Amino acid sequence: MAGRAKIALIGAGAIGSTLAHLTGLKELGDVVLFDVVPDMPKGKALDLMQSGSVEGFDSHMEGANDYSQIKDADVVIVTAGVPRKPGMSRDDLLAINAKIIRQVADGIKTYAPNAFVICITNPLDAMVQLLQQHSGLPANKVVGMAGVLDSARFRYFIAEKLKVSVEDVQALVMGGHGDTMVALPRYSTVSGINLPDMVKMGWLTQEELDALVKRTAVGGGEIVNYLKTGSAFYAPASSAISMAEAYLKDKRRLLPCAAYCTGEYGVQNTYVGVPVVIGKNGVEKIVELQLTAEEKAAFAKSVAAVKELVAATPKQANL
Ligand code: A3D
Repeated sequence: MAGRAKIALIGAGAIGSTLAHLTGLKELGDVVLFDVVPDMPKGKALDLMQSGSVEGFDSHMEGANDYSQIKDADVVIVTAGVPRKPGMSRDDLLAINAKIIRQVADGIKTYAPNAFVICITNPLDAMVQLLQQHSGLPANKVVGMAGVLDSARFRYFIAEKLKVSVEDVQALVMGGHGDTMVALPRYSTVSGINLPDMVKMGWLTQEELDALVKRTAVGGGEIVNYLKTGSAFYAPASSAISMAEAYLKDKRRLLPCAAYCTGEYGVQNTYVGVPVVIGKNGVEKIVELQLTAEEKAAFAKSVAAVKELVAATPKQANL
């Protein structure tokens, strides 16, 4: 990549605009904000650039309604889609967002085939799989954002419960981005002390720890219930930006992401949340943990839920 990085954001809604703002604040590169709504991304891009006058960043922000404007993007982050509305089934949402993701995949394939692509659109595990397959981009360059967010939620709940800084809390959540996600207390620590040890030390009870794990699995729903319309956007945007930054700066960060497994954890040819190393080649390694029998069973249940979603994704002929 010569000069500034070009970051294309497909979908200029709540998460898309927050991604653009964070990209400017962190000076990660120039932004193309794409949406199907006419002119709206242009208005957001102008507003964002004017915030740069105050914040002191000079990222160029451009609104787009034409895919040609994402040409040669280094990173593409996809939030295009519609949220579930009352009366709409999960299958209805799958059908609508699958159609959108196919259009997005065509746009990326045509104009930014060398990009590192991060999918956020729900249902996440099925949409990232479709995005990779339909675009034909290499699987190491297409990932789903969910694990960083789910782990961030778990980290926050742990910090709040133990009354310690979230800065010292690490946590790991694997599996699909749904109720079956697997939060792993054995791999979650406060400055190196794992949560089972914190229980032994009397900082919290096993029941309290179990409650934090459960709250994490429904963490998105808790926010939706308060917001009434729309879903979380600040933490999802921060999470995706950490993945984009790991790629652009070749940081080799170890982050949980929806990655394409080809035998790891016994999962064949399916995207699911696993710890990965992200560097200049995208997903450089899938990290295989030594899970206990109980953790393996929970992960297998989550993988089964993901496979069900993938199977329910309408094939092109049905659209
Ligand atoms: P929202 O504010 O509705 O923005 C979505 C944008 O997509 C809107 O501006 C639409 O106009 C645009 N759009 C619709 N169709 C197309 C298309 N064909 N091409 C380009 N743009 C299009 O939603 P949001 O930003 O709050 O959320 C975006 C997605 O992220 C949704 O699917 C959410 O469910 C999902 N989400 C995922 C997570 C994860 O952790 C995986 C967390 C939060 C939200």
